[in-house]
Amino acid sequence: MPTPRVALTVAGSDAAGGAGVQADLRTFAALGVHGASAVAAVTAQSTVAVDGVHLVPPEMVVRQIESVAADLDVGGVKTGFLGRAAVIEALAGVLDGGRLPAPVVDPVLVTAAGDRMFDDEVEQAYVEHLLSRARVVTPNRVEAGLLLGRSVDTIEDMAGAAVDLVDTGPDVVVVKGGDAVDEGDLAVDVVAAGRHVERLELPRVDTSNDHGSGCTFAAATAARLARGDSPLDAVRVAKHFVHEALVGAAGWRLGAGHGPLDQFGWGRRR
Ligand code: PXL
Repeated sequence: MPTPRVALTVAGSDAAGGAGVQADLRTFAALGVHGASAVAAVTAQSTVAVDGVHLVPPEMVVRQIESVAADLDVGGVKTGFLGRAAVIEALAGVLDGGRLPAPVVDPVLVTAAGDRMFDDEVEQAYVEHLLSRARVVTPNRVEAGLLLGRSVDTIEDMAGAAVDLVDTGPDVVVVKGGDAVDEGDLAVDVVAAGRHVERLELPRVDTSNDHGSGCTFAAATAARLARGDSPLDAVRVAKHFVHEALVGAAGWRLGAGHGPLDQFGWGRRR
C-alpha cells in the first residue's frame, strides 16, 4: 500500500463521538488519508446535550500543531471548534510560519439550534485573522451572517454572502443551507469560487442522525485537498460524502438525540 497523505484537524473533542475531532478523524480515514489532530477544546456531551466545555490553553493548541507539522508532511488542514480569540490569533501565527497549507476553516460559531456560542471577540478574530489565511471557508447561513454583520436567509442571500466572503481572501466559500432553507426536497449549499457561483444540491436526507455533518463536510474537503483536488472539486466531493454518510446512518439508533453520521457509508457503497 502506498503511504497515505496527511490531514490535520484543529478542533474540539466530542465525548459522544458524533462531531468534532472524532468525526474528522473518521472522515479522513474513510477518504484514505492519515489523520492528525490538535485538540482545542474538550467537550462533555451526549447526543442530547453539551454538559461541559474545557478550553485548551492556546500555547498547548499551538504545541500540538507544531509537533505534527515538524514531523509529518501535512497536505490538508481543517479547523473546527476553536472557541477563543487567542487560539485563533495563535493559529494565524502558525499558518504564517509556512509549514502548513492554507486551511479549510469551518467557523464554528453557533449551536445546532442557531444560537451564538461565543462573544463578538471570537467572531471578530475569525474576520481579522483567519478568513484571509483560509483556502476554503464553510459557514452555515447563520455563521455567514455573523461574519458579515447581516442576516442571511434566502438562497440569494447565501450567494451574496459567499461572494462577499470570498472577497476576504479564500479560494472558495461554501455557505451551507443545512435543513433551514426551504428548497423542498433538496439540501442546498451555495459556493463562490472567485466570481464563479454554483449550487451544491442533493436530496435532503430525512434523519435526526445529523450531528457532525458540518464537521464532516469540512474534514472531507481537507482530505480531498490533501489528495490533490482543487478547492472547488474538493467541496463537490465533500457534499456527496456528507450525503452518503447521512444516508448510511439514517436508520441507526445511537443515543436518544442527534446521532452521528456513517462516514464509512461512502466506502461501503462504491
Ligand atoms: O458541529 C459543531 C461542533 C464542532 N465541534 C465540536 C462540537 C460541535 C457541535 O456539537 O461538539 C466539538
